[in-house]
Amino acid sequence: MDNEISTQPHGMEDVEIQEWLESLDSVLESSGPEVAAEILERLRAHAAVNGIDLPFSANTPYANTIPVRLQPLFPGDQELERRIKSLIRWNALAMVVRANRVEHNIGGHISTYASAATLYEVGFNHFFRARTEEFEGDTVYFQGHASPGIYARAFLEGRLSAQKLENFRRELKPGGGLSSYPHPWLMPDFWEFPTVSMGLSPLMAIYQARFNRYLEDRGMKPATDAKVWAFLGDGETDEPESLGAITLASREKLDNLIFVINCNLQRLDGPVRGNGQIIQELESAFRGAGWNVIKVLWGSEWDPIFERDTEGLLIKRMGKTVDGEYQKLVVSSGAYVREHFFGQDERLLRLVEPMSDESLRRLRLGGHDPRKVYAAYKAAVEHKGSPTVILARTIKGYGLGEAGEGKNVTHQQKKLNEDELREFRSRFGIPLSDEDCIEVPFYRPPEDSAEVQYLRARREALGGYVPKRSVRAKPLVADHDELFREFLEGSEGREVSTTMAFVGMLRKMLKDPEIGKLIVPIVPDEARTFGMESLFRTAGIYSSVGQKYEPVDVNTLLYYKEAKDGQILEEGITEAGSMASFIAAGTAYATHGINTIPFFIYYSMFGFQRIADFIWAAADMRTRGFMLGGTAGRTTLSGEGLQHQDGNSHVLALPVPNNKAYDPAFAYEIAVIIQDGIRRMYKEGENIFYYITVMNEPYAMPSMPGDVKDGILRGMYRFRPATNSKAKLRAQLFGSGAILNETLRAQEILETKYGVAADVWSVTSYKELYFDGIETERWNRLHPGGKPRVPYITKCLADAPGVLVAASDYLKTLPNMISKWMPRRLASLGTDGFGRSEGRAALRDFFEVDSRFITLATLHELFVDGKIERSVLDKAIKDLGVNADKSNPVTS
Ligand SMILES: Cc1ncc(C[n+]2csc(CCOP(=O)(O)OP(=O)(O)O)c2C)c(N)n1
Ligand SMILES: [Mg+2]
Repeated sequence: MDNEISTQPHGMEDVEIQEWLESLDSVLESSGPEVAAEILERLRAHAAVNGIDLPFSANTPYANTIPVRLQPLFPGDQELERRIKSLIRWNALAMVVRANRVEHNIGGHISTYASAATLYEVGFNHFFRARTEEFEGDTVYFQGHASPGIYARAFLEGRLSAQKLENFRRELKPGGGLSSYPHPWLMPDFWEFPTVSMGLSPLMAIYQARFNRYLEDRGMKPATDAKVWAFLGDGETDEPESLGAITLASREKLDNLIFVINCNLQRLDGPVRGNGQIIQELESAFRGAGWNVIKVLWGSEWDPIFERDTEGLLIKRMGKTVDGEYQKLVVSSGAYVREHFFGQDERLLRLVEPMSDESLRRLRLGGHDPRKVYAAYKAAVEHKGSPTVILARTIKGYGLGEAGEGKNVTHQQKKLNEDELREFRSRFGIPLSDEDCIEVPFYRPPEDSAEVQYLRARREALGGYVPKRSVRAKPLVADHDELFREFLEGSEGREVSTTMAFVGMLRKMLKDPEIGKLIVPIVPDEARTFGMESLFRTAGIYSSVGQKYEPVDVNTLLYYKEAKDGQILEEGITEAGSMASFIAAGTAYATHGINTIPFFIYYSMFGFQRIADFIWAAADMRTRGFMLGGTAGRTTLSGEGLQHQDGNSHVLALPVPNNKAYDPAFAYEIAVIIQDGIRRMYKEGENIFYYITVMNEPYAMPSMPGDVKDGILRGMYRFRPATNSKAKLRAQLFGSGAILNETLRAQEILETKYGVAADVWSVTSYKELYFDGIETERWNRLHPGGKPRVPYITKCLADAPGVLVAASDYLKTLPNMISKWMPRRLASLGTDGFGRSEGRAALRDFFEVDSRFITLATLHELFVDGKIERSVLDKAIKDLGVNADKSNPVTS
């Protein structure tokens, strides 16, 4: 029943319907679409008042959104563009096939670009404007798996050599190769945005478009009509991040944003929605969210058939066909299409009666027709008031024929046999002989050929080549000593948390003549938690529409002030979105030539743990800036329990090579780290970014004990030496973050009660110490004849006597990973296990990281070394009130 095509309910006369349709046509003709829309809207309201229950649908029919009569003329040389596209298709395929002939299973994708070639080529020839001195340029997020096509175009443009193409996916070859996917870390002059972890780029593109507006609204760049284009796969839209922020884009009226979703109806394993219609599903999601949706489903060959279909039968049939069936139809013969698609109804069959089977087979889909794609892009760039999504129907593996066109295995296709290669060559008219083409050579027509000339001229008209990455911001010049000086002084006994200390620095940085404007505070609905509400009024919360209401707390000093030139990005509860803003702000030095300095502060447990893949992408993109993990520490954040208490993030930060991770204890340490970070990133241009944990436990901040800046930055320094360095019993205690205070208390207990003289070290960064250690080891291994280098930590401890004990609010693995460069055995205390809702003292007892356990660990080490009697240890356990049979925090 479902597939049955009937155009009207029982009993309704054809003529009645016809009259209504004709009236609408005549209104359209005489008064235009707006009046027609108004009439329909009034009819709908009238129907509702009269009890007619019209089902809600955000869908339009399964047809092109732009009718033929509104289709603009195609401005280019269609034949020449087709030839250029064919050459790119060939070279993209050649890259993958050749790479896999040389190195079996090196991988690469043919069918994604094969389906998207027209979508990209119309963009390259007519829309994507390059970044120039005068114009900021459009921003394009390329679908990661389409990169062979983007490389192949750069080859035709003369930007990439055949040698480079030869080394696709062979980056370590002499002379370098091409990275599998877009990676700015690996190809910093070419790629701007890493997109291949699917779902990241749509979200990043939305926040990029919003950040562009933020810069304009704050007067940091001129307002332009530059666009952000994001090319996505239809399968990719199943990633929650893909659609997760689409309402932000419409709410912010981001008409500078265009999504192009390549709807080939397939993903890796098979159809995206075999039993449904992904295009209609996406249309309703985007329309429901307030986007301008343009469907490009059918090519020009279909236009006359639609014209003959005065009863709307064809559109109805199309609307009822599931994607699994469509997938079958596009790879079937004309006779099959006639029988199975049109054959369902005599009237449908009549529509295609004049057409041969061959011309039925050749009916193109919209995403392969440059005229339809051009019309959609033009409408998208001209559209005002909301973002646009283009849903373009294509065939996965288009042109691969038997080698994979539309087949479920096509995503993985990397090899073609000789017949398949010849067929592809012939289909796209590549000037290679039967013998030559089986070698799959790269082919570039001569410099003076019409193809190369045309392609170059088009890019010249659009300002230059895309993609291209360059760093355009000038380095900062000031040293900011004055700015940070007061924080080296300490709090004179006043109890403050490191979070409060950081917010104080932020407040001061915001007023600095050089960097004040450049600071971008980013917070996901947690500003009050961090005591940042005082910045609401002074810096303002960015809102593209200002503040249309009188805030309920307007009479208070710290009222919630939204402003068009507000500086704070208050993102709401989205760490992923906030991270996307961090990335946009932290890469503006390249994208816009503006040194914006993001400070993204969030609940530390919801950072590395929740959005690690965005952080990885930020690293790849050479993002600069500071991430601040607030309310950090498994035992320092009391009360909040298992899901909130973070003892993990410093371990999770380890894999990100260019991320500097610090767990500071005192305000002056934070000041030193931030000041040096600004110097390294924004003066020296280093491609690093920072992760700093800040806590909410208040205590007196000491002043900086002498010149320990170098030690703070390198990862450790001696904070408080033992008073009696002549004592017989000696120890070295290592503390970090808020646990440093526990270490200091242990130092006192050890000295006064047990006669142990301990030095206390502040370990600001286990990661820095670890990287220094492995780098030193590596150098020594590779230079056996050279003077062996000594790890920093080994140097620090060269003359440090006694047993070694480390304690932090993070996993024990952190100190353990550097223990091999210590002169003696290390005892590590840490917070492995699930957190608990409790107060700090109870938590530190539970996790065995308080001063008593540090004392006990030290005495135990001395006992193992034969320096004290067992009886001392037994008594200490009792005196310290340690329950030796308590539950194990790691497993309970
Ligand atoms: C987060 C993530 N998960 C899985 C993959 C592996 N993967 C690469 S391509 C692909 C299928 C892509 O389908 P679609 O988005 O429809 O793109 P198409 O190639 O069809 O244009 C998958 C699952 C990935 N790259 N990223
Ligand atoms: Mg797909």
